[in-house]
Amino acid sequence: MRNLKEELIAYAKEIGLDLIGITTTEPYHRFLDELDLRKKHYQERFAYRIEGWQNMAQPLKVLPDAKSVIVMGFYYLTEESEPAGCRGKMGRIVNYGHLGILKRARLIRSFLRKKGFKVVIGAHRKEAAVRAGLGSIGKHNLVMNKKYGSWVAYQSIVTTAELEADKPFTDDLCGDCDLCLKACPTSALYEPRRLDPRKCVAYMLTSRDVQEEYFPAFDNYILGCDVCQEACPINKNLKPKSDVESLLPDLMGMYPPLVNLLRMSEESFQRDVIAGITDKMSSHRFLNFLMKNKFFQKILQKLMSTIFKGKEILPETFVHASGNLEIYKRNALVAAGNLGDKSLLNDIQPLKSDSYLGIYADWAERRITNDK
Ligand code: B12
Ligand code: SF4
Ligand code: SF4
Repeated sequence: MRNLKEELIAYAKEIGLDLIGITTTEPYHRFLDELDLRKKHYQERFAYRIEGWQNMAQPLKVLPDAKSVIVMGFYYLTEESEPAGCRGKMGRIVNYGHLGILKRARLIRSFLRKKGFKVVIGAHRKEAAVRAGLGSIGKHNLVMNKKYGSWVAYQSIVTTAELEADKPFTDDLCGDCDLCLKACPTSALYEPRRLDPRKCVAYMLTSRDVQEEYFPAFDNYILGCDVCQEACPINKNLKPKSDVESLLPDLMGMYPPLVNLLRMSEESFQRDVIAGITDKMSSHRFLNFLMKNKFFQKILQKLMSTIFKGKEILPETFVHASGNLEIYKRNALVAAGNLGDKSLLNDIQPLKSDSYLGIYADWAERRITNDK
């Protein structure tokens, strides 16, 4: 007869999880020390999440009678390559990773709950993955698995189920290589395994105010940045996955035509983008109904930063995406400037009078027409 761990591993395979490992409920000391050391990097926008992260890094604070932590990984590299034309691009995890891992973490939760165990999703992930034997932290600051590189989205759950812990991963997969540090366009990776989030393109793309000096580093990214991962030799020549469900609606997809974004109305954004993402990320009908309301989106963002103090009650993409058409358009303008395609000028000019987008439209126009 199979024991619980064997049953769990078999079920994980059945539902399409690529990795699963178990660790203990010990706090993640390395993480807590790093967070302490680099608090100033997180004060500006993530201040409200620091307390949540500290709790998540202490599994017994998440669930006091927990016995184990289960870490799951979903490999999300797909075949898709960038089509020609004036398009933006998304970090791969945005479209394929977040949804793939979240759905399966919920299935694992139901599997354990049916057996009478308590389960909480949303604990710390990277160091958990290392301790559960799934990989090591590469110099690009992401977990690197021997078979799937860093193209893996992780989720971890804390549970009262007693499961035998796996051996931590101890190899260093990077050796003398430093290609990711060299490739990072903003030097956000200022030391191996140390990232200043304020300089990370993935962070700036969701921030309202960004300094002009960083615009060229955005390239044509709209959400996320994969530059450090694409530079990594371990991430190359991996077999891509087929049949991965995408999160982003067809209108946007992995490579949205920039004109679509520049012309998008608030009504279309809420109807065709947010509503689609909401339905896929959350299975609660009532919450979905509320999330499609702009007023509720604002309240939720406030609640996240006050009462919930950054606890991951909702996946981050879901929250980032809500109500931010202006940010998408800003990123599309910067991408347009970086691509330098004159055919976009007619769609850029009307945005020059917008109180927020005006300076970005002006920048894009100057870049395209070479008017310094
Ligand atoms: C907030 C966040 C961000 C922020 C801030 C990033 C950050 N590193 O803090 C921003 C928006 C910038 C971001 C960007 C990205 N993110 Co992010 N992010 C998160 C989130 C929600 C929390 C991370 C966190 O706790 N940060 C706090 C600080 C203190 O932690 P840290 O920098 O990770 O610090 C670690 C290292 O310093 C490390 N460390 C470990 N060993 C050693 C050894 C030495 C010697 C040293 C010095 C340090 C060190 O200690 C810390 C703990 O492990 C996690 C999900 C989660 N809940 O865990 C996803 C997560 C880390 N992100 C993820 C991804 C994929 C990305 C992006 C690639 C997305 C994209 N395409 O744009 C980029 C990559 C940037 C990069 N190179 O790291 C994945 C990583 C998967 C993986 N294979 O590792 C996660 C786990 C989400 C997921 N669903 O899987 N992210
Ligand atoms: S995601 Fe982009 S900006 Fe951030 S560390 Fe990697 S290469 Fe640098
Ligand atoms: S690029 Fe090189 S240094 Fe960076 S994570 Fe990959 S193997 Fe490690």
